[in-house]
Amino acid sequence: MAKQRVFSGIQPSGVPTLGNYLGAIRNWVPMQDQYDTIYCVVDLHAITVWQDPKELTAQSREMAAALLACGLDPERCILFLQSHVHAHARLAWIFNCVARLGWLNRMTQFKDKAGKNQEASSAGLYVYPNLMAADILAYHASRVPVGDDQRQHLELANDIAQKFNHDYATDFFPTIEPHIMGVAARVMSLRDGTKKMSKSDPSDQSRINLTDDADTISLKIRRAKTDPEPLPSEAAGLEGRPEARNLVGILAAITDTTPDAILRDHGGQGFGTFKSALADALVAHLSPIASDMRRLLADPGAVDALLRRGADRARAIADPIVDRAHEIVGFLPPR
Ligand code: AQP
Repeated sequence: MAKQRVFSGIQPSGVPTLGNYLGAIRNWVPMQDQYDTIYCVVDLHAITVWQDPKELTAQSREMAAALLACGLDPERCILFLQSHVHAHARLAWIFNCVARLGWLNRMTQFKDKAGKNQEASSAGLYVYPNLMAADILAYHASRVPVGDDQRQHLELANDIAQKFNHDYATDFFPTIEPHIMGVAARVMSLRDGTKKMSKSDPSDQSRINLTDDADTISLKIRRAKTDPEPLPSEAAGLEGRPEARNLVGILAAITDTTPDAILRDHGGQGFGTFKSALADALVAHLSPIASDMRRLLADPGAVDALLRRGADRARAIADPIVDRAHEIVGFLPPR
């Protein structure tokens, strides 16, 4: 039986964080053996908010290096840059015409990212979920591993697929299954346990970057916001304590265990001993990734060549699917 096809993407909008790693990248690695996997550095999405052109170029390469350093293997998956495969933008335009404004108005990520000044946001940020639907459906991918924050966008992608199928009386686009990840499905900011850890947060102290060295990781964890109470002895006691819950969740995820197991060891203690255990675990886990990234980035030409090869393979799948979508819509064939 053919393997199920998986698509997932990550924006080169900064250095990848621990949130990206635990919520997404780490889970992409074992999927390479179970599924037909397509992973994309989504630079078209990144420019929905301002990106300095030179930094965008560097960050795109750096993101590809991070994915490779975390264990993506271009022999076992397709890894490429979104802007190299035009099928994404072609299908996104059709989806802009299928999705309803009322659906987009409900997207909480737009509200979070646009903040108070929605009028000044780019139109691209508003239709971001339509492009995300196109990313997935251009490959007829049916499974999408993402962090919990992306659940709403996947539901919208299914609404778009269904409306397209209904309007054009076809069953061309499949239903997408969200594959929501792991213990720490949502890693929160180190400065505010109610806010998601993000690579574009203005405060570097709010996140652990995959490129941080051991001293930086230890310092950020030492300074991470907590509360004055000792740690509870079970996970239920973390209710109403977002910072404590976040740090316990991170240690559980990075050591492949559960918050209850962490609290069996650390319950009743203040944050001092716990934070040094957390910093040690993070350093042990992330240092090899940072050093592999440095090795890969020492030869940028090799990373670029690998991305181009990935784009050739991606095009071979997506172009015929999007050509067919054009036919279904009624566009006169160009040849
Ligand atoms: N804090 C998080 N916890 C768990 N998962 C997360 N992801 C992102 N942040 C967290 C997951 O990482 C994947 C790639 O995300 P993205 O780069 O495409 O966009 P994002 O979700 O907007 O990530 P950032 O880091 O917050 O980027 P910026 O700051 O540019 O907006 C997704 O699967 C996401 O769920």
